[in-house]
Amino acid sequence: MTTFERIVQIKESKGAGYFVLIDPDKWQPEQIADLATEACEAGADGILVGGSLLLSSSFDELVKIIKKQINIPLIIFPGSTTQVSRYADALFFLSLISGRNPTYLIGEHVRAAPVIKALGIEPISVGYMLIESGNTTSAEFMSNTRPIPRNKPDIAKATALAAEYFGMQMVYLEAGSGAEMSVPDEMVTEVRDYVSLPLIVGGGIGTPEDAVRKVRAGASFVVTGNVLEKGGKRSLMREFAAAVHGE
Ligand code: 1GP
Repeated sequence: MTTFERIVQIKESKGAGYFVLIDPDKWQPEQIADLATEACEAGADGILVGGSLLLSSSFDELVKIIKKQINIPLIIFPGSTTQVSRYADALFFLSLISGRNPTYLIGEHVRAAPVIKALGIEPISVGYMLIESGNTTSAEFMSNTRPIPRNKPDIAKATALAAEYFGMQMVYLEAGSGAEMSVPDEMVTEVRDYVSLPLIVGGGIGTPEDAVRKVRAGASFVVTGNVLEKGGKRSLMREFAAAVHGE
């Protein structure tokens, strides 16, 4: 079974899945193994690893460490072509389809594709859409693109449909890490009703109640990263997992 099939099965059996994002720049290397173990024990359905900047120089080693700790899918969520590792189960092959910067639409992908093939990593094709969320986010700044205005669900719907017609496997509605405001629930619902791809929703989801709202709105997968950096992470991950799974 591919990792994509595994995560689709999680959505089908649990209603929705919960992913914990580990940004190697936000944690000390010695904390990362514990965090991955805790996420697994808390009921997370997958670990995403990656970040917009990646100042950490030992990405491959960190992915290897995380992989040893967990039995749930480990998926690279790359900010650039430097974030590739043979130890991951899969990699979100993200095209930043909300923007008009060719580097993040196709440029980085041409560089990365042969490396991904040579390392034997499973690519999961994802239409990545930045949604306006208050302040400028790292993803927006680093990609030099403008997000989709939060009051323009029609643009989000049309963009997600284009992803479906391109044959992409998933759509990621992204407010940006640490966003002031998460993706509007109404936008999630409108996109869910318009396309048939599984929807990942992340950025600025600060409480389990927020996560429940995203699932009710139509998210297939909810991602949290930033909120776990503020302490109490084990119990918080448990609450998020329970909330996403409708327990
Ligand atoms: C960012 O969607 C993820 O790429 C998670 O965002 O760090 O705000 O939870 P947060």
